[in-house]
Amino acid sequence: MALLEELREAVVDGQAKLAVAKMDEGLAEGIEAGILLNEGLIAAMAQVGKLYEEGEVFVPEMLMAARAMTGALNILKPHLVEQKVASSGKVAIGTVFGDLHDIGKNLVVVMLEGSGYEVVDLGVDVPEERFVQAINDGAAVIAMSALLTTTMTNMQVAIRAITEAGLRDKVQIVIGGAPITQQYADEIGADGYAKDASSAVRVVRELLVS
Ligand code: B1M
Repeated sequence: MALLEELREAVVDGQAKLAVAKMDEGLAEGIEAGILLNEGLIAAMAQVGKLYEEGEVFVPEMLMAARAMTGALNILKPHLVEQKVASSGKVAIGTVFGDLHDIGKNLVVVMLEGSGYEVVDLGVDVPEERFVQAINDGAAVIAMSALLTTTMTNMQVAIRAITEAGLRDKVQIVIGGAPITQQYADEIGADGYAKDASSAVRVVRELLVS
């Protein structure tokens, strides 16, 4: 579809205004939100990652692409909501210490809030003690995101800190992000793994009823 190609191109080229205009156009044409997200925005970021690996683009271009994606995502947000559920628990979410990637985490926030959960967004570069504090402040679920192989280990650091604070039994822990797998979640003793934002909602829902 030409419009999806144009949307991807606008994001890859870091043209925020054009990306927003293309997103508006896509919604006006009635293209499904999930298609605009997956085949437009997420596919564009995968392309940016590939170009970065190949040495075709550098960090400033990645940053501009991320800004363009965020602009277009803001327009898409209200269309992404799933069926609401009565909130049965507070979810605190953050990108782990040392990691500044927040687009995937923000998408998880949108989907959880859209599904009726109360979400406390701890932001990026979150040290383990802030996760501990969030549980003391009433979070029933801790959700952690990591995009770097060098920072994913900080998920384990956070789980250890939660255990040492005597809070492990009081909270469900779910993790996600590009380098994360179910195997890694099992290895570090997380309660759940979600491969994308929609499955994060399902996993949180399942953990809260279990
Ligand atoms: Co960075 N970066 N980056 N980057 N960046 C990656 C991750 C990389 C794979 C690029 C590459 O080499 N191909 C690579 C990591 C390599 C590795 O560790 N294996 C990389 C690198 C190396 C770096 C730097 C080290 C570069 C440098 O400085 N030399 C640096 C690190 C900075 C730091 O964090 N300390 C860096 C910086 C940046 C920018 C700041 C420029 C920018 C981020 C801007 C921002 O987030 N505001 C950036 C970007 C944009 C990327 C890529 C291109 C795109 C990431 C993204 O937003 N994807 C990325 C390449 C790629 O992913 N292919 C790359 C779209 C997003 C929707 O997907 O975040 O995977 P994702 O989220 C998914 C799922 O993973 C899941 O749901 C989402 C989909 O629905 N999910 C969760 C995510 N979090 C979850 C939490 C959950 C559940 C599911 O909780 C339960």
